[in-house]
Amino acid sequence: MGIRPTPWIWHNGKLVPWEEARVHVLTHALHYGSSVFEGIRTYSTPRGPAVLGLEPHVRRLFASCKIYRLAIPYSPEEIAQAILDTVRANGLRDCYIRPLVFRGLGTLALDARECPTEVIIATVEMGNYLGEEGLRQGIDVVVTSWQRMAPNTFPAMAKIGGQYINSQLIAMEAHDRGAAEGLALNADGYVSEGSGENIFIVRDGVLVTPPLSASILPGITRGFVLQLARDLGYEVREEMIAREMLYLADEIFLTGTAAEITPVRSVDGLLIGNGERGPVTARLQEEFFGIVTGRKEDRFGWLTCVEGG
Ligand code: PPE
Repeated sequence: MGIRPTPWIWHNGKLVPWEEARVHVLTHALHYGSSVFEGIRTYSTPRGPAVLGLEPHVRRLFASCKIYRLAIPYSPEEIAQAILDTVRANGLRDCYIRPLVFRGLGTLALDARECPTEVIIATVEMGNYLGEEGLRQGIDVVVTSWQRMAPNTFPAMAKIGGQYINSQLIAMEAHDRGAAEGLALNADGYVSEGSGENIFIVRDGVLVTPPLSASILPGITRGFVLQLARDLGYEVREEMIAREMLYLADEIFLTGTAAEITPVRSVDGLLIGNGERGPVTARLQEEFFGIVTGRKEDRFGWLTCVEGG
């Protein structure tokens, strides 16, 4: 995700030019990872750019703030409006939106609730995160030696900046081992998720994904896929998945705002199914991309048009 400047960034209530969106070096979040964020996408549709999952993303942002005791001086409606305003101001069609709420300059103490809360909303152009080829042919992944946070250590349900050190270690190890992405087990040794994606396996036509108690982020795309799969008549289960169940799956795919629905072609060097995108994954991709690009009816109300209407 190389960043190219856009004209505007929303910072503490107003749109400011790119180069003016700055913070002090003693900003609390820079030292301790004291931030909460979201990753949201817009897609080009015949009705102009549309934000996917605006409401659930804003709801999760506020949920993360609540868990982390981070006071946010705006309402969910104001943040949703600011997101739409930022996309519109920057004139982007396919973009990734990054709202970030963080503890600013005030103290270096660990109980930093006296720090002012800052909020930024930035947009960056974005294509396919794990590659166009990955979306068609699948990617190679490995189970890394890093595990997800144990319960009651870091709150997995919150999307907190500091927690992404764990994801960074997972991603770096995977890349060093020649894989496109890394998976992590939870503290009990069951499959949790990818560094930035949730995971689904398909076996004998049934979809299985780890439950929230497997230390996963409650992914918005995961929610969309659960809804879509049930609507299409598939049996779907939220169940603990043992590592070796990955190897025996007919199909595996990863879901995320950035990763969308990306098939997995191998895990730890073992081919999944016959090593290509499977029929269930292809069917879900077809429906998902059809809806988000406006080719198919938005029958679940996932999209919010940036231009209104
Ligand atoms: N798990 C993790 C750890 C995660 O970071 C994400 C999103 C997901 C699951 C999927 O959640 P959702 O996007 O709501 O379906 N990861 C974000 C950042 C990825 C990155 O590496 O950058 C994203 O996809 O926006």
